Amino acid sequence: MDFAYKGKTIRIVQGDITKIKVDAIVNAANEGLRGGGGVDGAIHRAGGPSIMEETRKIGRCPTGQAVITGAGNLPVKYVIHTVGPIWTGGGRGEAGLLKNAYESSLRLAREHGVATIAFPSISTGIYGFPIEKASPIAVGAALDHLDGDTTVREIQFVLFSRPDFEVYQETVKEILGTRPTATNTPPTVPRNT
Ligand code: AR6
Repeated sequence: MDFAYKGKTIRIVQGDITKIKVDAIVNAANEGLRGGGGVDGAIHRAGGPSIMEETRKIGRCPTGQAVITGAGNLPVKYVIHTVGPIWTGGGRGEAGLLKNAYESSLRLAREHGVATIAFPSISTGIYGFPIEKASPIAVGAALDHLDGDTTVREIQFVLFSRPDFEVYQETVKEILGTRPTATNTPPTVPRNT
């Protein structure tokens, strides 16, 4: 489902991110950039060994930050690897770290002239971040990025499961309802002077 925002697009998709044709996909990695299960495993399997060769050279990526590599056999130019926080109840800055992960990924995308980018739901699998708390952070960071000066024209969220897809769809509807956009900017109220 597509949502227009300031002449740009937020797209919510149910599917496998390794099949999505965009300029860059984002990987939910770990700090050691060693590969793993979940979407990380799927990206390395589909992309082939060149991605791991590059991440090995990079070394590590602290939680909340992001690094970029080529994409091997994937139908995209770049893989942006970001590390979301491990959920431990919410009292250890998890929300801020998750926001940082989205922001760092989008900054890297802009630095590489990326126009279309697809995210999985960072941290909400093996890392246990509740999706109802994570999705407003993800969508909020995406809209904030599109508010600024950026090369990015389209941000996709690719959700593996139907329930996750529905959560994101509802989140986008709710958040867009609270934000003025280029097409529905509230009229300026003339002041009585
Ligand atoms: N396409 C889109 N989404 C997917 C795919 C896919 N092919 N496969 C899984 N998901 P997770 P995390 C969804 O666990 O919580 C790894 O071992 C999945 O259903 O991949 O950030 C890393 O190396 C879930 O909604 O990432 C780290 O150690 C979402 O992707 C750790 O897991 C994220 O789940 C990171 O955990």
